[in-house]
Amino acid sequence: MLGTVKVKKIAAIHDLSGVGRVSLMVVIPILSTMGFEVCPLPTAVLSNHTQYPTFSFLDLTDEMERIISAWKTLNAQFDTIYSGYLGSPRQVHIVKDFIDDFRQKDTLVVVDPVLGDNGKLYTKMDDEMVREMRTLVAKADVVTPNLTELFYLLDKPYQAKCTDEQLKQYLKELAESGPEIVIVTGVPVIDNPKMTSVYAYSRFNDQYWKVTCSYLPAHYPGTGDAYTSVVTGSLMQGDSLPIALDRASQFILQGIRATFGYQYDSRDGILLERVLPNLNLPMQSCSYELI
Ligand code: PXL
Repeated sequence: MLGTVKVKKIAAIHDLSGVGRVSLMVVIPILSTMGFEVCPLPTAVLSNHTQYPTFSFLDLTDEMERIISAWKTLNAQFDTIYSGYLGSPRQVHIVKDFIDDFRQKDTLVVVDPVLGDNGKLYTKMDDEMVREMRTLVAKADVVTPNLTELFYLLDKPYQAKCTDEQLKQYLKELAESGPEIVIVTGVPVIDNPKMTSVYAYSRFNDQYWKVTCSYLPAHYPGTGDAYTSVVTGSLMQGDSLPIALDRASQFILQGIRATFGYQYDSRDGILLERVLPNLNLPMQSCSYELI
């Protein structure tokens, strides 16, 4: 109606790490640039992310309960609920209750099951967190594990080299635990170290997608957070799943390319500030495949 305004709102349940461009410091700028109101429900405040050798960590579990109860009093409503790094099993329970209490008919629930990378769990993550994360994944519409997290969630040994057929089976297996869409990032391309792929499965129409793009040999923390944020924003803008996958892959590659040529501490993450404006440019080409 004329004179009314609707900016879609996202409840973003992630930590705030001061240094290192991960979690809320990636989620907020990306989704704000894409035109959404981001409402942070912070899980913890850290001096920096946990891939640096030391960090301070203020757990906000009790405060999360107070924030949620204040939001209930306000009758706050969200178009999307998006969770990422969680600091403890109790926080997983809080997020599950939050989903139960705030989900409406059209709410999009995105869970990025942040647990580990390169075949290993992050510092502070353990088997109990993996077990709890499985129960949160079951409640989501969209989940975005990397390859390491996929294997932890499925309770299978990590396998860096997978065929398309194996991956399709693993994606379906995770989707059968609850989520409508499973997206697995950071899958190496067999016999081509210069490429990396993202695979996705949509249970709704039983379709599998693959997007392959260049891989540069560097590891930047926070790229998983950036990937899921772009996918979330793209789906909220009304894009199809393969377009959302493609936009996110291209954005991450642009970020890595903007960073890679410098002498630079890769733990500081990609130079996000340089590429944020690209999020509002039209897509020039796509590379997704139906597999
Ligand atoms: O990007 C994932 C992430 C988020 N939050 C914290 C982390 C990490 C990865 O290391 O340490 C605190």
